[in-house]
Amino acid sequence: MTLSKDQLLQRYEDMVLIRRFEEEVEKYSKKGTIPGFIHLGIGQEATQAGIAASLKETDYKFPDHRGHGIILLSSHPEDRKRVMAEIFGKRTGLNGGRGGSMHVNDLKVRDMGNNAIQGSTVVTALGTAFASVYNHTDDVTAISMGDGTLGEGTCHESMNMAATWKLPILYCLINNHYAISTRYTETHPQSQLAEWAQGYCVPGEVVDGNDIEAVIEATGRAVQRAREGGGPTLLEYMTYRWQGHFSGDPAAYRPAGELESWKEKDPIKRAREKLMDAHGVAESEIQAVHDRVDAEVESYVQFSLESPDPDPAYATAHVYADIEVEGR
Ligand SMILES: Cc1ncc(C[n+]2csc(CCOP(=O)(O)OP(=O)(O)O)c2C)c(N)n1
Ligand SMILES: [Mg+2]
Repeated sequence: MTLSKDQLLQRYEDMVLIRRFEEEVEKYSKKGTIPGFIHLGIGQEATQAGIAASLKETDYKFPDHRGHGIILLSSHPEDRKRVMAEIFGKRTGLNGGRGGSMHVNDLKVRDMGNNAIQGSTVVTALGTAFASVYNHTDDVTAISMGDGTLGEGTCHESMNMAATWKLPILYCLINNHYAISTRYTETHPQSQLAEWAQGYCVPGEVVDGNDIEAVIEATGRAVQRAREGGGPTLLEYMTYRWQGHFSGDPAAYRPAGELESWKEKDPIKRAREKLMDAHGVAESEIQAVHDRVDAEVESYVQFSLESPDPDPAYATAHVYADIEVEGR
């Protein structure tokens, strides 16, 4: 599949937005301004931008702990600064600063939230997917998950049920080669994890996760299949995280040269080359994208820095459903 020049330029901007967003998150995490653990998806932008671009607003999204990019692109443009503010733990954040990096949700766009418990959203997603069938809508449910997460028992049980009931689910398996410090080949007998799909009689596909066009093509096919009642698909996007598991992990477990070889396959660089070589996009047009994104992300950071901390008086809000709350 080949995207038009304008489509590819838009996806390019999405990927640059994710990267600049995460670079700022990393900066303020290292400064200590952002509290808690931060997991960055730098290097994996084509998977996140491609998945987000393949879904509509009423599709259910379950991003994972490395899923800032999907959360950001799924939110309404005017809410994007609030994604940043949430990560900063501020009162103006999408969830009033209660969630932080690992617990952001935005139910109005059916971003059901990421979660620190690996494999848990795979179970919850059965419910949203079943709701689509029950309510006769064509909304699909997309879960992003890692290569390590696939080994959770919940994945077996859930995929078995989803396949048997032909639920409209996309298992978006982002294979970045590592689960913390363990390479996926040390914990799985298959050389490609998409082979798991055979056990559940559903399609499984290996995708070049650093090629935005390949991601959109494969994900779009799986979305269409799910919308038409064809059931789940397991998509294995091959990619690599440039940072360690969390911001601050030196990632000493990686063999020498591995990171450098993946940087050669940088999804942003590849899209830029395609834009310039195949579509004749000028350097100045590319620069304009970067300038626009820089200004945008800077405005999110300023908003977050200037926002107030949560009010301790509201610490128990959301414990009971009938309490009037802020931050929604
Ligand atoms: C049930 C559970 N077990 C263990 C952990 C600790 N943990 C957090 S992330 C992670 C590795 C996840 O690896 P993968 O699924 O490949 O995702 P990636 O971090 O590479 O994006 C582990 C073991 C957890 N959060 N939840
Ligand atoms: Mg992984």
